[in-house]
Amino acid sequence: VNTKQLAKSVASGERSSLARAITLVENNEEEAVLLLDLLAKKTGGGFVLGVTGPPGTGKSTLVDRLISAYRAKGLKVGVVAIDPTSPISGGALLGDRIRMMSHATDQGVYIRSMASRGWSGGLARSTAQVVQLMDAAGMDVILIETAGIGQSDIEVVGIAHAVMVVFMPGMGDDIQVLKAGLMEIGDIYVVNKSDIEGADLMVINIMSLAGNTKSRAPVVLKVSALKGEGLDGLVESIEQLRAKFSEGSSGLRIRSVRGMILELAKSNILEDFKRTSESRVDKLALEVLNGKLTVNDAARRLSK
Ligand SMILES: Nc1nc2c(ncn2[C@@H]2O[C@H](COP(=O)(O)OP(=O)(O)O)[C@@H](O)[C@H]2O)c(=O)[nH]1
Ligand SMILES: [Mg+2]
Repeated sequence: VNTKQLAKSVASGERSSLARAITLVENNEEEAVLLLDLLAKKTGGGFVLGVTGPPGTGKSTLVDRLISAYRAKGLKVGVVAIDPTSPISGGALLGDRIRMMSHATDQGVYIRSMASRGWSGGLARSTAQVVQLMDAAGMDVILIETAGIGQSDIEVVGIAHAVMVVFMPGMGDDIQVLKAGLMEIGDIYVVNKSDIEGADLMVINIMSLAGNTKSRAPVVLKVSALKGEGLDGLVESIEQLRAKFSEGSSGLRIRSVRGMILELAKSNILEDFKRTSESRVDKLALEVLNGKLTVNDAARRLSK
């Protein structure tokens, strides 16, 4: 199949072609860039929501609930689930799969897991490209669930139109630590697991940390994904953001496009750097050892 044909069948929503295209992107094949350029005019219709927050707070469970809610509205849903795959926590992938299994045979749902291992620039890049593919394939809502493990989460949700941050009761101290990143990026803060103690305190905590920043007025909600409580309110809040997006709000659209440009550019720069630095670094190291250069000099030369 040539790239033009592949682009055509992706745009017609053919699942096997979408799967093939995503694999091209993940492997960072040159063909992927060509494919995405061919599909560029087909994108811009899907609303992209980033779902982030520490591991175990119930992101996957909530995503599963959101899939159901959007399917009930007759919309097509794409999910990019970034798994904290490592030799140690390799089980996470299976967990997410099982949690979203109820949608596995639904033709209106497309779920793709991506490994988070590897350098973070590459992860945000490939996520941005997979999102573009899902968008071109006609997904109305695209959910990105991050691994919840660090800076790469912030980069990944930077490519979304809007961001939902998920916490759970009893994270008082953690939230202080997380403040720098997570408390600035959310449009919606969810305290999940309201069926366990401490949810109200957590809501107050978040309000004081997220509410006071700049001119933002994020929504803070209490839900139980497990018991299905508070989900209507959550969907309503997301729908308000999606309505803004559909009306053509340039703010939301610029945020996503800006994030995508930044992540693609960063990825390109790093790839170029990796290609050219390998051959030069040995020579520079020798010069440092011979006292001809300092480490700083050498680094400056290598980064030019
Ligand atoms: N009690 C309670 N447990 C929940 C709720 N939502 C999710 N969980 C459980 O929390 C655990 C982690 O959920 P998961 O969705 O995998 O979290 P993630 O790591 O953020 O994706 C699982 O055992 C879920 O069944 C909830 O509303 N209440
Ligand atoms: Mg998860």
